[in-house]
Amino acid sequence: MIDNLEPITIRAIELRRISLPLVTPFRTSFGTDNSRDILLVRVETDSHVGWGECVSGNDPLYSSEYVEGSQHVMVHHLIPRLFAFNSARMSAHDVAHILEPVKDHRMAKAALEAAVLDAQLRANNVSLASHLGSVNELIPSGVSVGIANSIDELVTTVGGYLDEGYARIKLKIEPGWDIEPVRVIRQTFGDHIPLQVDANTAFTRHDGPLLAQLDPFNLLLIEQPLPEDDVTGHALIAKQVGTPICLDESIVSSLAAVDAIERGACSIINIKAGRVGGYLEAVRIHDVCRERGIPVWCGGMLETGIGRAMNLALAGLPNFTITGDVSASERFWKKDIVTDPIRLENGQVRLPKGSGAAVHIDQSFLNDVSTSAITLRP
Ligand code: OSB
Ligand code: MG
Repeated sequence: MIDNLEPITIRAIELRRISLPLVTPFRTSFGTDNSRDILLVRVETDSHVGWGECVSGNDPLYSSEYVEGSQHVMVHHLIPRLFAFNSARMSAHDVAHILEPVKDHRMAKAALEAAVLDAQLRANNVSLASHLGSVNELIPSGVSVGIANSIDELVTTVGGYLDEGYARIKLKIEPGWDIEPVRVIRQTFGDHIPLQVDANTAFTRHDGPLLAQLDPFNLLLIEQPLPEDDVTGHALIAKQVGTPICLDESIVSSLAAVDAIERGACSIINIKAGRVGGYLEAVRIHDVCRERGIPVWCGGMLETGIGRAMNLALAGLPNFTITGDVSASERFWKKDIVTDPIRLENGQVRLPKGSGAAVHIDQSFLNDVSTSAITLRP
């Protein structure tokens, strides 16, 4: 990936908040969401508009970031730095460097970079997918299934997704909702369905023997069993468990990816652009994993059509050999804010065609669901 794009000048950045109800509550080991409060970034140049979606949650439960905090750091720390640079023309490839003095806040940085990149790619008439190095337009689609109120309810939910054609099922687990749900899903739907679990940090270093009880069920992977800062703990667990260990929360950068791989903490990595500070860093993680023979897959963060389309551009890169959390818009939303929502076709989702992220905003629906909007200018 080289920066061969003509730079742009930012004229305005709009931060818009929307409130979207989820079709069903989404429960993980860290909490339950009934609806999402989403921060969108709209970058305006003289000629083009670009959009970015911030994936920080309503509350700081997946990571320390949360939507109010992301907006605050954008307004008071990140956007002023972008505007200070803006006397010169800017490339999206400069954004991470400009924002680097501000520690962390990767989801906020990622959303700004995404919006600049989308605007710049549209101005250059280049698609995000081709710029990132994507080689696939049809992407196998996996679905993430929340913790249910009962095993019966889980069976019904998973059966519904399998009927829709999803190519892979991921079950959220936590202590007490771990072996039994997996056993029942295998018993009900058979040994052939691609199945994996995600603990979102809910277990401890002492749970190796418990997690090894998942081995007979032939799972694709166990995602993030331990807290994000316990890389050595994951290496210990990886020795006690036959199922491959995959990291999500721990991998906040390409450096963290290399570190985790070299320490034997994981054999697979989930890549989320928001978690790592942007799509450009996400590609670097893809590359370091590819060089080391570590397959990757594309994670999701309950995105709208904007983030969903951008994730598909990333998921088309060659080392994304494991089915990702790239489900259809209707998995989470009754109505999406884009005019052409992502749809499931024979267990796959299709990358939108066009420059930038190639999505079009349904402006009247966007206005209906907006709760605030502010515009900042250099
Ligand atoms: O751990 O992958 C996760 C959603 C919010 C926060 C963390 C995670 C998730 C999911 C949903 O699993 C994936 C999706 O958007 O489809
Ligand atoms: Mg996860």
